[in-house]
Amino acid sequence: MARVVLALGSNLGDRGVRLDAAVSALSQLPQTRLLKCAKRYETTPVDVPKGYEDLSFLNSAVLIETGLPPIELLREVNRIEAEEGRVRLLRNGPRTLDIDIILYEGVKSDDPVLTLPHPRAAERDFVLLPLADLGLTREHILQNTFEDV
Ligand code: PH2
Ligand code: MG
Ligand code: MG
Repeated sequence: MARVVLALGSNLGDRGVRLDAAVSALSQLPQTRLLKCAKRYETTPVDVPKGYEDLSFLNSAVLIETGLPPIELLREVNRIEAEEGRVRLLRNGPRTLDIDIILYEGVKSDDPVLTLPHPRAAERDFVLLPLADLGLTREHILQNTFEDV
């Protein structure tokens, strides 16, 4: 079993309902247990395509424990996003649900399909804010550690 931190975001449709669905679906994955859930934060869009600056985000994060290997967890995450209506048209375009794997205990990966720790998470306040509720800081991401969590 490994602990994993996932960031959640939505800026399209009924955002709170999508985040609820994400937490529920993640906690029902095989070999998986929800350990902690962060509060929700209204955040300003960062690095979104021109014309979409007014669609503010609801962001959160969860800490889970799972026996699923990283790539299997990614497959499940992509399935959950798709089931919640995610359509990929534009890079960083509006999305009903985005689930990003930020940190996977004991794993470092340079694979572009799944880079771990998440390469941009430590610079993003909309990720760090909910992560603080889980007891994690940017140092945990930069040093790829769960020390004292
Ligand atoms: N996600 C992005 C790009 N920009 N901005 C906010 N506030 N919240 C996000 O979740 C977010 C973003 C790409 O995934
Ligand atoms: Mg993202
Ligand atoms: Mg994503």
